[in-house]
Amino acid sequence: MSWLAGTLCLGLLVALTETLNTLCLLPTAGAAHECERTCVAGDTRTCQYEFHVQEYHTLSRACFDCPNNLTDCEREECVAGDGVARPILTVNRQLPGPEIQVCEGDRVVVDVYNEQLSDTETIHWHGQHMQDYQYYDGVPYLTQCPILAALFRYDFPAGTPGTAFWHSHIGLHRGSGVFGSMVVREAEDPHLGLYDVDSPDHVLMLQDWIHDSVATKFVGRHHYTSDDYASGILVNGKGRNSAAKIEGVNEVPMPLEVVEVSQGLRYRLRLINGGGFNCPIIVSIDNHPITIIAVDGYPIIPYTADSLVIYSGERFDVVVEADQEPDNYWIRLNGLIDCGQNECVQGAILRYEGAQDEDPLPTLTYDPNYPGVVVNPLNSAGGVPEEVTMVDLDSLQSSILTEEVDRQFYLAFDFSRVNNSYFYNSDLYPYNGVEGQWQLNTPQINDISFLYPASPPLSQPDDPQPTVCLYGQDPPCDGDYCSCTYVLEVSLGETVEFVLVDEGNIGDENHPFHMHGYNFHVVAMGKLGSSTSVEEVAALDAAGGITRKLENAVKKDTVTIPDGGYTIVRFTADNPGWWAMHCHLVFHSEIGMVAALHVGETGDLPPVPSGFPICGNFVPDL
Ligand SMILES: [Cu+2]
Repeated sequence: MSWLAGTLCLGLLVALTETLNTLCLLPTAGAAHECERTCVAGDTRTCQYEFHVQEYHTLSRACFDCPNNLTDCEREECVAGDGVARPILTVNRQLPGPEIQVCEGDRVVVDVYNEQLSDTETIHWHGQHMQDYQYYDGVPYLTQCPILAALFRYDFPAGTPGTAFWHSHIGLHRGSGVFGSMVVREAEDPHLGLYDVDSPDHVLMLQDWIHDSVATKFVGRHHYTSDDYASGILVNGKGRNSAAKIEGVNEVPMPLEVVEVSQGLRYRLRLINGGGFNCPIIVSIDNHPITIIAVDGYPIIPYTADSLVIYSGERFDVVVEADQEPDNYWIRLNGLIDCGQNECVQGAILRYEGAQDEDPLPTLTYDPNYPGVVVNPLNSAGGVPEEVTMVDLDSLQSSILTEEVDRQFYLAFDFSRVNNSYFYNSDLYPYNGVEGQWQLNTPQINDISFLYPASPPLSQPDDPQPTVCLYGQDPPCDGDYCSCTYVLEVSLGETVEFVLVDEGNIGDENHPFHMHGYNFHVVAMGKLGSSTSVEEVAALDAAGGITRKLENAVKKDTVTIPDGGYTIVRFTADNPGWWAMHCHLVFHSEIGMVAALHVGETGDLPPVPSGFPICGNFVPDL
C-alpha cells in the first residue's frame, strides 16, 4: 500500500486547496492484503484468504495483562472487547474476523478450516448475489452441506460492488463472532466526486454484544426465564462496558475505535451492522451531518441527515466532511429495542489531525432520541419532515417499474403463542400451562416455522424433499405448531412483489428482512397501528390506500418493516437458485423465521461443482 500513500495521497494533500476528486486509499495498520488497492479497470486479481474458525475467549492469554495494562489489549490475537471476559467464536482469533477489501471482478477464494471441536460451519457473503455461483451462498441445507471438521473452499467473483460483509450462517455463530467486513470497490465509483478519502481503515463494523456466550444466552432465553437483551455495542471489536453501572462493576477505559481525519477533507465511512440481537443502532456524529450515498452497497442520490438507524444486516455508506475545528468528536452509537433495557451506548472517536489523544467531551451517555433529521427511523413510516424512510430516498440510477407484477406474496412476520415442540411439551408443559415468565413466543412467517431440509435442494437436486410445503398450501402442523421447508416458487424472469407485514401482535419489536441472491426495490412502507394483519393490509391496498413508488426506488437486500405495518419490495427474478429470505436476528432465524425462494429450474443452474460435499438422512429399512 505504500505506493498509494506515497503517490496518490501525497499528491492529494499537496493539492488541498484545489478541487479534490482523487480517490485516496490510505494504508491500514499492519500488513494489508495484496488485493486491497485502488481499483483500476482491467486489473482483476485472485484474492485468497484462510479462515480458521475456532472456539475462543476474550481476554485470552494472548492479552497478557489486558485490561489492567491497556497497551496489552492491542496485542495480536488479543480479543479485548469491552474488557469483559466471555467465550466467543472467531475466525483467525480476530473480532471482527479478517476484512476482505477487493475490486469488482476480483476472484475471491476463501479456504474455511473448521477447527471447532464439534460444530459445523458455513459462511454467507451478505450483499453478494452469487449469480452463476449459487453453490457458494453459504446457507446450510439449502445451498450446501454444513462444513464438518474439514476444509471448504468458497470461490466466487466479487460481482456486486459496495459495502457488504461475510458471516456464519449456521447456528448462533454470527452472534458469537464469526463475521467480518467485505468491501467491493469499483474502478469508477459513481460517487467518486463526493469524497476525498475512502480508506480501508474507515469501515465501521458495528455489533451488539453480550457478556456471556451466545449459546448460554440462547438456552437461558428458550428453556429458562432469561431475557435476550444485549449488554453493549462494539465498533470494530472495540468499546467500553456501558452496562458497567447496571452490572455493579467498574468501567475500564478500554481503547475506542478512532477515525482519523484532516481538516478540509471529505471522508467516506462504511457502516455495517453485523449484530445478532434486536439492536437497531442510532448513528450520529457530533457537529457533523452525515451524507448517505449508498444503502446496502447500492448508490443513492445523496441525502444529508443528522442521524440514521442501522438494523442488523444493513449497510450505510456516508460522507463526513471534516469542516470543524481540529478536535475530538463523538461518533455516537445508541442502541434500541433489545439494546434499550441496558442502555447500550458506544462511542468511536472522529479525531482531527492535531487533536489530543483523548476522549471528546462531554462524557458519553445513553440517549435513544434522534438528533435532528433521522433516516430509517425505528417502527416509523415517515410522514414527518424529521423522519426519512427508505421509500423517501431515491436511487442514483433511474429506474421505472411496471404497474403490474407477475407474482405477489404476502409474508406476515410475527410472534406466535404456540406449542413450539422445540421448547414445549404440549402434554407436560404447554404454552398456556406455564406462567408468563416461562412463555416463549415463536417468531414465524405466515404462522410457519422453517424446517431445514435434510439435504440441500440446490446441490442435491435429485433428492426427495418430503419436508417442503409451498406458499398457499396448508402446512403440516403438530397441534398449533406448524413447521415445514416453506418455499415460494417463482419462474425465472418473473417480476415479483413481496408485501412484508409485521403484524406486531406481541411486543413493539420489528424484524430486519434479508434476502439472498437479490436486491429489491423498496416501493412502499406504512404503519397501520400497534398491530395489523395481512387481511387489513390487503384490504387497504385493494381500496387504493397504498401508493407504490415505481420511479427511482432504492435497492436494498435488507429492510425493516414497521411494527404493525408493512414494507413492500419488488424485484425481477433473474437469478435462478434456492435463496434464503429471513429475519436477520440470530435467535429468530435459527428457530425458523425463514422462507426459501426457489427461482427457475435445475436446468437454469450451472452444474454442481465436481466433488461438492453431500449430506442427508440415513434411514435403512427395518
Ligand atoms: Cu426477527
